[in-house]
Amino acid sequence: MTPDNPIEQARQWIAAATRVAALTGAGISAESGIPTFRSAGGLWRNFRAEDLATPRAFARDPKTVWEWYDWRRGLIAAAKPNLGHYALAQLEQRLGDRFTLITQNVDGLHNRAGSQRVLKLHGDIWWTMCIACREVRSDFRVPLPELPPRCASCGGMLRPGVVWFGEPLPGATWEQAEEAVRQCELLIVAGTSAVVYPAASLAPLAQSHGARVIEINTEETPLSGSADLCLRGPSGEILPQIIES
Ligand code: BJW
Ligand code: ZN
Repeated sequence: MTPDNPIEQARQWIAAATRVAALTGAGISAESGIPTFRSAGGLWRNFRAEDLATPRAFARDPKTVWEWYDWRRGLIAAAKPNLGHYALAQLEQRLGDRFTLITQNVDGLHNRAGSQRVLKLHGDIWWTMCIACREVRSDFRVPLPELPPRCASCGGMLRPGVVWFGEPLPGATWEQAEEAVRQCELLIVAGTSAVVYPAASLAPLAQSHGARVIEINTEETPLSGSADLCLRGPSGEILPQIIES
């Protein structure tokens, strides 16, 4: 059943909840000009994310994979957080540690909007990891001077500090995300196609522990049928409406 005023309904659920969690995906950064993965504009040189975001693609052709990341790093560096990111930062300010922000995004825009605690399930595009000595560093240079970049400590090849298909998510981060979702009374899921696991399992996990789920998306997703409330539209417009006091 669709309530008469879904925005008001969402506002009431947020006001009533002791613990709130939010899961975001690429759609939340679309209004900042960053292409999503599974939209027409998300393609890079006719590659799909599934072609490039894999250890096998990197092993076969690290330069091409790095060129994709270098291109995306340039777009992200030039982008600014949008009202959706800012609204979630405001919710954290209001609820403190009763709010948990979980993101699949690697763009760092939640941090730049002021969110302090962000559980990054798929890593961070500004991190590099040496495939030889495993050292992880931040590197904000755009463009990178050499592709693939090399480790300053051992000279080994660096890879982006992100999670590719077939790789495990960072264990502690995933455990904190699961715990937050088990504890919350309300989970807001914004801008994700809800097809990539295990992130996509968080909404059913929340519901199995009695929480309500609000989906915010411009399109229908596999989650839409089971969400308690679906708000159709851009997250940069909807999140401020349901969060601003
Ligand atoms: C708007 C909007 C606006 C637009 N406002 N909305 C169970 C079942 C089936 C498969 C699996 C399973 N468990 C695991 C798998 C395999 C695999 C998987 O899920 N495959 C599926 C695709 C079938 N998962 C994995 O491999 C994961 N690892 C794993 O499970 O490890 C197990 C293991 C354990 C122990 C040892 C070894 C292994 C890892 C997944 C890693 C995903 N990585 C990527 C790349 C990250 C780095 C990078 O950025 O380059 O993560 S792929 C890509 O997809 C990226 C994203 O975070 C992720 C999700 O995409 P997202 O955010 O949902 O974006 P889109 O583009 O799909 O959707 C955007 C949405 O926004 C759309 O709905 C639009 O409508 C909407 N939108 N504008 C609101 N303005
Ligand atoms: Zn090294």
